[in-house]
Amino acid sequence: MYKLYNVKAWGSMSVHFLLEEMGVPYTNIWMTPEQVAAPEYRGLSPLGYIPALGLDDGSALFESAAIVSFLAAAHPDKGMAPQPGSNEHGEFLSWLHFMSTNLYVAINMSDHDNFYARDEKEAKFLTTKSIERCDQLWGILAKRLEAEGPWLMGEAFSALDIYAFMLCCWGKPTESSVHVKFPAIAKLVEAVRARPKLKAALEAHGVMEPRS
Ligand SMILES: N[C@@H](CCC(=O)N[C@@H](CS)C(=O)NCC(=O)O)C(=O)O
Repeated sequence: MYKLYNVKAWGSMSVHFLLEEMGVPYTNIWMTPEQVAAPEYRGLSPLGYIPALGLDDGSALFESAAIVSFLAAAHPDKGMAPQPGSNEHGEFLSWLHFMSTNLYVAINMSDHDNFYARDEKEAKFLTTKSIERCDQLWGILAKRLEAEGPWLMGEAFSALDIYAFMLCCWGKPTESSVHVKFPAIAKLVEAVRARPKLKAALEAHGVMEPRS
């Protein structure tokens, strides 16, 4: 059975919600930030990042986008991604990586304990740049939704929508501000929040309502 290394409202939300949506059995391991920072956890996730997904053979996967692609491909009957090898799957991967390598990074840039800022002044500058960059990226996603929606893969709900939802929960400066600027994103996020299979997991992470 999969083992999900999970922290409330952290990057494991994408994997947690995906597992719940698919109805695949897994063991949920709630971690404290101290456990995440401990050297033992680096044996599972080299940078000590959440999420990690333990597999039956004792190995572990890391990087949220890789775990999401893996799970969607490992359970094709759940329909959370197009068929691997198809052009649509290529499109799915492009958008998943667009979010994980750009939007996730831009959001992390303004974390309060920012790795790149040496003092308050630099942290403030990075926060401004982070919001600017996030707005640009949300704008691109919103445009796609307006043209191809209701979901990021068109008519089919997929793991992309769950991933975008997770990122929007961390919206800069708040989730609600992203909704106001990008109504197409607000609509997507509202539809993900309304999915019955996600109710318990949304409550567990405390993200039932947008943060304002
Ligand atoms: N590229 C990684 C980023 C993961 C990440 O930034 N995780 C944060 C929580 S949202 C984390 O574990 N932070 C702990 C730390 O920075 O030490 C992924 O997509 O999985």
